[in-house]
Amino acid sequence: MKIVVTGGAGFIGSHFIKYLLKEYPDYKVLNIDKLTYAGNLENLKEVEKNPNYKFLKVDICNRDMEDVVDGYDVIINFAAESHVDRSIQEPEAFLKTDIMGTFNLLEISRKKGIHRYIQISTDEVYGSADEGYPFSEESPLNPSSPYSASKASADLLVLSYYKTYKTPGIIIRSTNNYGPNQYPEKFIPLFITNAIEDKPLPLYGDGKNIRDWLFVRDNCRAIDIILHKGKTGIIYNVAAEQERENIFIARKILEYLGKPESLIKFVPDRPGHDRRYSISCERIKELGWEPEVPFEEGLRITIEWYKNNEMWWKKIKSGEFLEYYRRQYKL
Ligand code: NAD
Ligand code: TDX
Repeated sequence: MKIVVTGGAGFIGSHFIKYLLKEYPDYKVLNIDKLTYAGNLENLKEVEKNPNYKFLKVDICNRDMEDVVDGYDVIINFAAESHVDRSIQEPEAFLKTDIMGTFNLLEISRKKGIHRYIQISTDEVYGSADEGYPFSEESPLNPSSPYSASKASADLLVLSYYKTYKTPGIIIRSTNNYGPNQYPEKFIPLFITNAIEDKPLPLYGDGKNIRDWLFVRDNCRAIDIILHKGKTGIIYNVAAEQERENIFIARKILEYLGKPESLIKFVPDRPGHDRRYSISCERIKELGWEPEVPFEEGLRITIEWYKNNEMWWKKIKSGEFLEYYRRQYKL
C-alpha cells in the first residue's frame, strides 16, 4: 500500500508513521508537513533513512500540490492546528488549515481517484458531555471552540464529498491522546515538564474537567484497523474508557515525580471550557479493536520518556513556546 500521511511530523502522525513502517515493512509512506511550531522532524529520526519513507515540506492548503500524491492509494490527514488555547487567541490559522486544508485534500482525492481518504478528527466536535451517557457517532455536532468548530466543519466536508462525489472518506474521532513526543503546551506534557523543573502547574478553573485519556499507541492500532477494515462514508469513535479529572492527573504526576502538591496553581478557566468528553465506540470494537494500555501504565511510560528526553522538550520550551506561554498567562 502507498500512503500519504499529512502532519506526520507532529505528535500522533509521527507515532503512526513509525508504527506503520514497523508493522508493514512493504508499505510506502510519504509524509507531507508544513513544519509549523508543532512539527518536529526529530520525532522521525529512527525512520528518516528507511527507503520506504519520504518527507516533503508542503502546506496542505497549497492548491498546486496535487502531483505530489501521484501513485498513492490512501491519504490520512493528521495535519491540523491542534491546540484549543491557541484557537481562542488566534483562530484564523485553524480555519485555514483545518477547514481549507481538508477541502484541498478532498479536491485532490476526488481528482486523483484516491482509494481511501481518512480524516483524523476528534471527540471535541460533539461538545461537552456534561452528564449522562457518552456520545455515539450519531450524536449531533456541538463544538465549543474555534478549534473544534473547524474540525467539525472539516468532518462535514468529508461526509458531503462522500455523498456528492463518492470520495471514499472515513472519519476517526478519538479522545485525548497522550504519550512520548507530545508538544509540551498540551496538559499532560506541560504538567510533567513543569513539575520536573519545579515550576507551577497551571490548572484551569476548579480542576474537575474530565477527559478520556488514550495512549497514542492504542490510537495508532485503531487507525490501522480502520485503514484496513473500515467502511467508507462512516464515522468511527475511538475511546480509551479511562475518564479522569484533571486534578487527579496533576496529583498523580507530582506523586510519581516526588514533587509537592503546592506546585498546583489554580488559574482562571479557559473560555468555553468543555466540562467533560465522553464517547462510546462500539463500532470500532466490532472490527476487533480494544484499548490496551491502562492509564496509570501509560502515564508512567510518558513521565519516564520526558525524564529521559530533556533535550527534546527543553529546546522547545526555550524557543517559540516561551513567547506563547508568556502571552497566554500575561507574564
Ligand atoms: P500536532 O499539533 O502535534 O501536529 C500537527 C502537525 O500538523 C504538525 O507536524 C504540523 O507541522 C502539521 N501542520 C499544521 N498545519 C499544517 C499545514 N497547513 N500543512 C501541513 N502540515 C501542517 O497535533 P496532534 O496532537 O498530533 O494531532 C494530530 C491530529 O489528531 C489533528 O488533526 C488533531 O485534530 C487530531 N486529534 C488530536 C488529539 C490529541 O489529543 N492530540 C485527539 C483527537 C484528535
Ligand atoms: O495549562 C493547562 N491547564 C489545564 O488545566 C492546559 C494546557 C490544559 N488544562 C486542561 C484543559 C482541559 O480540560 O486540561 C485538559 C486538557 O487540555 P489540552 O491538553 O489543551 O486538551 P483538550 O483541550 O482536551 O484538547 C485535546 O484533546 C482533543 C487536544 O489538544 C485536541 O487536539 C484534541 O482534539
